[in-house]
Amino acid sequence: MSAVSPLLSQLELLRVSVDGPVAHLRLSRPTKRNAINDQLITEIHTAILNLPGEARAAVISGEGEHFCAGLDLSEVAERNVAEGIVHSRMWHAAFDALQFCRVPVIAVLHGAVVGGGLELATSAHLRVAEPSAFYALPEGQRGIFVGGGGSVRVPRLIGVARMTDMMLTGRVLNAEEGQAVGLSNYLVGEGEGLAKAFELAHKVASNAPLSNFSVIQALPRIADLSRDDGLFLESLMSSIAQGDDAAKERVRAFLEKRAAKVSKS
Ligand code: 1HE
Repeated sequence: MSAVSPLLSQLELLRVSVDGPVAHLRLSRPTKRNAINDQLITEIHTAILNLPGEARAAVISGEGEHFCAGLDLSEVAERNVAEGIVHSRMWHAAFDALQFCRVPVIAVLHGAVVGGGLELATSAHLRVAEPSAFYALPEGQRGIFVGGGGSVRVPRLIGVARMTDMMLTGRVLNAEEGQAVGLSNYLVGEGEGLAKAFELAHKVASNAPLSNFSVIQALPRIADLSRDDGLFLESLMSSIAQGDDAAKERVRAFLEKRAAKVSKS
């Protein structure tokens, strides 16, 4: 475990550490179930923009019994319409920074993954869930609407119809249901989420940086383009990645039988 910069170590609601190539961000407001107030969203944004230079992947998790209870509702009543828009845009900026981060981010989900907590989770690139995880969008019941990018990111994972059901009826998905519909990529045993996320993070960190860059920067953008524009951008991205020294060395290593084959386990 190495020391992080003074900027990161002074954050109060987000604990940041780095172990080799993997940074670890921990939502650290367990008495409020890691509900995200203005301070916490700002700290998430700051940490993402200032990840330790050696980080090649990041893990985000929540302290206590829940990943994240979403928006801190105690702040909602204070805001008028104009302030609400600015607030939502602040979340968008933080979660866009996370989605289009320099490195892939893996979220570890347990307990409540609700409202803004689900918006945070769906901004990450991979999600590892424990059996205690449950997913909900209680905005419908609270008289509000998603404001942290949920209407853009959640339907891309589970479809508009499922999100409509969750918001209109308050439907709660359990961990198995979340895995079945694609909210999580991996479902592991209770208490095993962090270890799995770190195992995955180390694998991800060993990829060529430009490959990871193209996956997290180009893939979601291509999905938003027309077929023709997507194919054109793909051709550019693939030739840029292929032209990189790391790609040439990895392909040579395979041809010279120095690299692992693809295998089932
Ligand atoms: C909170 C929040 C919060 C807990 N804002 N204070 N999110 C929600 O509608 C979810 C609301 N929370 C819950 O349903 C439950 O708290 C949980 C299922 C997450 C956890 O239950 P539990 O029994 O473990 O904890 P608790 O006793 O309900 O909460 C412990 C404390 O955290 C308590 O405060 P205390 O001072 O009485 O100890 C709660 O008030 C507090 N707490 N969740 C504020 N969310 C950008 S738009 C996004 C829009 C949304 O995210 S809307 C969904 C908001």
